Amino acid sequence: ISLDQAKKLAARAAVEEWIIEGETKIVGIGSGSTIVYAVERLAERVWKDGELSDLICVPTSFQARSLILDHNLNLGDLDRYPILDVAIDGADEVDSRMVCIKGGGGCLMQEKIVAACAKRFVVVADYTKKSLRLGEQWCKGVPIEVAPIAHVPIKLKIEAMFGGEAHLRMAKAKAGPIVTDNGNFLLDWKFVAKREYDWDEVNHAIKMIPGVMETGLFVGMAHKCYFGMADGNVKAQV
Ligand code: DER
Repeated sequence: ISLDQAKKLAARAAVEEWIIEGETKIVGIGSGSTIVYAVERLAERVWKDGELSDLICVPTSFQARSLILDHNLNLGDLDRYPILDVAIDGADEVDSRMVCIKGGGGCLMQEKIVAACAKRFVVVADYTKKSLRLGEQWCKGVPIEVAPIAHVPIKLKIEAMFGGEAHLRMAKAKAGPIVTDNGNFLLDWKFVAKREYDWDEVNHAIKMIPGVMETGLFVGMAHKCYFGMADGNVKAQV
C-alpha cells in the first residue's frame, strides 16, 4: 500500500482505540501529515455519525489549529483545558524503546507541551518511521528549538558535549532561517550514528543549555505507537 494509506491506517486505528464516545472529552491534535487522517476520522464521527458532540481539540501548531477549524471541530486551549485525556501526534522516528524524534515539521515545542499535558500520548506513523535505534531511518538529526540570539553558542555546546553537527534550519520560500510558531529558530543536530547515546541524559543535558526552548527527543512519553505497515496491517508498539 502507499505511504499515505499506511499513515491513514495508523491514524484511524489510534482514533478508534482512544477516542471513545461519551468518555473522551479533550484530545491533543499533533502536527504533520499523518495527523490529518486522524482529524478527518474525528470529523467523520462528529459530522456523519453524530458522535463526540462535546469533544474539544487542543492544537500543537498553527497547522493543527487550522486543521481543527477547517473541520469545524471544537477548538480548545491549555488555559481552559490544561489536562487532556489523550494527545495524538506523528513522529519522525520511533526506536525500539519508543523514544521518538519529533520536530521534522518544526512544531516540537507545542507538541511536547501538549503531549505532557495528556494522560496518554499516542503516536501514529507509517512504517518508514519505525526503527531499532534512532538514526536508522531519520537522517536529518534531532530538531531543537532555540532562542534566536543563542543559536550559535547552543550549536557549539551541543557539538562539544555530544559530537556530530548542529545546523540552523534555513527556510526555502523565505531568505534566512525558519522561524517557528513561537518565534524561535531550529537547530537540526545530526548526532554520531555509531555512538550509543543515553537519550534521556542527552535530552536533559541539551534542555539545560540556556536558550534551548525544547528538544525533539520525546523520551518516555509515548504510551503506544501505531505503525501503518506496507502490507496493509497496523503494528502497535507499547
Ligand atoms: O514535526 C513533528 O513532530 C511532526 O509530528 C512530524 O514529524 C510528523 O510528520 P508526518 O506525520 O508528516 O510524518
